[in-house]
Amino acid sequence: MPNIQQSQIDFDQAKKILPGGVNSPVRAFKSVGGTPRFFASASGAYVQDVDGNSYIDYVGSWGPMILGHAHPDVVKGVQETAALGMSFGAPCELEIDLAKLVIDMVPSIDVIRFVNSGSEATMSALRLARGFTGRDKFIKFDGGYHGHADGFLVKAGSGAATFGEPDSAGVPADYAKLTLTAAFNDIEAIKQLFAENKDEIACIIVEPVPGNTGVMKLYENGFLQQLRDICDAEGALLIFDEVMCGFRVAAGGAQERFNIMPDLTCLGKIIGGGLPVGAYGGREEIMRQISPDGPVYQAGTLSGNPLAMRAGLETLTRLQAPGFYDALEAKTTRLVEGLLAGCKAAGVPAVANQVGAMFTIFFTDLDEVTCCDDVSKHCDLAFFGRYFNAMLDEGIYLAPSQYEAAFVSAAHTDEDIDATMAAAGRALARII
Ligand code: KE4
Repeated sequence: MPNIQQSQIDFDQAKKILPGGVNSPVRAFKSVGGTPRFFASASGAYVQDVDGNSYIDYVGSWGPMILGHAHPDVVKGVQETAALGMSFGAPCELEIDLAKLVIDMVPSIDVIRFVNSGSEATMSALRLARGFTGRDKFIKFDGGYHGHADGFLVKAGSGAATFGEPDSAGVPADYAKLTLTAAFNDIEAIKQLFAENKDEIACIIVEPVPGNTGVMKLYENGFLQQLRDICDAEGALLIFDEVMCGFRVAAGGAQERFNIMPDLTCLGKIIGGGLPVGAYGGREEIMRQISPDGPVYQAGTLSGNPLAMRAGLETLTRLQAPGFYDALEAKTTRLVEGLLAGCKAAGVPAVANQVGAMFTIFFTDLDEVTCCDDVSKHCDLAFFGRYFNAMLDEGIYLAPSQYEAAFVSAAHTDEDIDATMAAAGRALARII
């Protein structure tokens, strides 16, 4: 067992002054147990905790660190920019530069607005869809996570009720009723929702590659195209929440990979290269409804912050290198196949969902995992917790929840992948 004494001291101190000792709930390890590691530094594929332990990192700050941690060009760019002023609260040319690059990379975006998080991006896109269509209701999916704005913290209504119920204290029940929910891949349920709420649904918001129920593969049976078609037929907007899969599964995100164009796209994580950036964008006629061009208000003190813009520019520019995504996906595939082979050799039933350089391993007897219920009802979540902690003790940092994704970066070497597979073999041997 590695020494984690300082992390434990830090966690005890943090819990006194921060809710759960963290600034985002999943970091508290509640679903896997154990003590969260407090990190002191990171470089490339590795993170180091305050006790000096080093880990091969497959969280990558929940996706942003696709180049690896502390990439020298990104760090240099941020240092140079900081020396010229941390924030202006006024337009700067870096905003134009990053906007042009994102518009060039993401096929459906003509006009874009930068914000400071993925939650701000999705919250703003929802308000825009409502303003553009004049409709109040919208559809999301069970297990779809779009940040913490009230309308998204809603679960499926109980019984016959099709409207949503709050999934968090503090979300007004009357507001939650405007959120309609359905299961992934259930196009008949979507058709029924539109029939029951004729001309009242502003949009469907979906993660085209869900990563918050573990990774799911919606495109394989044409579900995303069905959503595109029904939105066109019903006069609703299709919003792709690409906060996680954007710039992750292809340079142009899921919409480029699957060639399905949404009306609005939400972005985050990688777009800021590790600094706080979110964005939403889409067709010009829709985006011109955003203040000060139009009547839909949205604002932010640090939106377009020069340091964040520079970090995003230095990151996204390097994603355009020839073969970048092919190499990243091949490395990820080798890892996933190796981890599954290790489970098979150990007699542990497991399957994996992988899209590009994001994946999730599920411990289950199912042949495949296709929806939230498959995870919550048919996966061994307790075993995942033991596997997570055994891998942590072997120096491998996975996401501390079965409902999350793992991410491979350009900095992970073949040796790192080999070391991870070997560590997984030792971890399984300890817990079966
Ligand atoms: P942020 O507000 O956390 O930047 O983005 C919210 C968000 C929106 N849409 C999708 C598809 C997302 O995955 C997220 C945030 N993802 C989580 C990980 N599941 C961030 C980690 C956390 O909450 O601490």
